[in-house]
Amino acid sequence: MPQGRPRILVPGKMSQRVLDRLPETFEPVFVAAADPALVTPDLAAGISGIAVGGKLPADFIDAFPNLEIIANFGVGYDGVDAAHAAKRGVTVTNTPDVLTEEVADTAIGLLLNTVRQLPAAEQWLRQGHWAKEGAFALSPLTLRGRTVGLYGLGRIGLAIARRLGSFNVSIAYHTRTPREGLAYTHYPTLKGMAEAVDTIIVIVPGTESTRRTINAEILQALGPQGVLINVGRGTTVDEAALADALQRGVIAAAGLDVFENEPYVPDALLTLPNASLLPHVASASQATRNAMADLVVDNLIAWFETGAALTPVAETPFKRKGA
Ligand code: NAP
Ligand code: 8YV
Repeated sequence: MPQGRPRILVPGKMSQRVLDRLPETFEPVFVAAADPALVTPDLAAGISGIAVGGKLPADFIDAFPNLEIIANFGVGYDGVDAAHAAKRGVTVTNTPDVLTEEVADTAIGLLLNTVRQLPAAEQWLRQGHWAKEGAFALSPLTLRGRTVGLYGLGRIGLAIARRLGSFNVSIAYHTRTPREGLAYTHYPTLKGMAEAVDTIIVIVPGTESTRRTINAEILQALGPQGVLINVGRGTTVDEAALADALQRGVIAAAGLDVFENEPYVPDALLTLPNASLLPHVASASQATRNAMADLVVDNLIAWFETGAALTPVAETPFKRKGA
């Protein structure tokens, strides 16, 4: 550890566990948001690290001349301009692996909720309809006989596929590069996969290459029995096209944990009975969020103590100067 405690800036909201742990090793500094207008030159010069849970644009990164590392709370780091950080020689870290199994569990739960309408069935019971009016309506859809296509087969996609293996469904996937040694059918195009399956689970990062790739054409290819599940990022789905497809029966149902403009969800989706909606909770158990928080802080400690972060993102494979 260098002389003096490194000053770590926390812009906006952050996990309480990160806030509790930071002062054990660092001098935390807070600003209300990642807005360069809130940063005085004095404050800027002293900051060597940032711990962030929301957006971190290029102009905010540029406000800190001595910045070395940005520790992102989350495996998805679409909120951080990592390409710009790389140009500046600033390391970016994320929180892979520690949330993989939790997110895969949630994806399966959301799939079952969507296909079998379990949240609506629970409301039927709680609102007294079961006792007064009788059984909840039979679900028009079933998981039986389905072919599930994973859009993304990385850490989380593979954990979802492994769970699906015990559900007796057929499994396919679309990624840019096929994975070696797996029995699942690989489709080199998203359209090709959408034509071949009746269920798509989205678990790709929110990047320019995935932006609004689930569009009207893909939903049409998925077809009238089609089910779309999104546990990746909201930006991957054209939400207007999805709402239209759900309204007109172009596909049968959708389950969404993520949205383009969180926490705001378009009315067109909110009012649809064939959409099962969650408020971005796929990793949101106390245990998993604690593990993510620990990895945020441990990345900062490793950087300043050893000169190498634990989980740097691919764009920034840097070592600390002098390490
Ligand atoms: P990962 O291990 O990096 O896997 C990403 C997968 O997406 C890879 O299979 C990759 O394959 C594929 N991919 C990337 N760009 C693609 C493209 N343009 N076309 C087709 N496939 C593409 O990441 P992970 O740990 O599984 O996490 C995935 C994402 O899930 C995160 O980035 C995050 O956005 C999201 N997530 C959401 C929640 C939540 O709370 N809902 C929680 C955790 C994660 P190729 O590179 O071969 O294409
Ligand atoms: C978190 C996530 O909900 O890790 C991710 O990419 O989307 C989730 O685990 C989010 O990062 C917390 O803000």
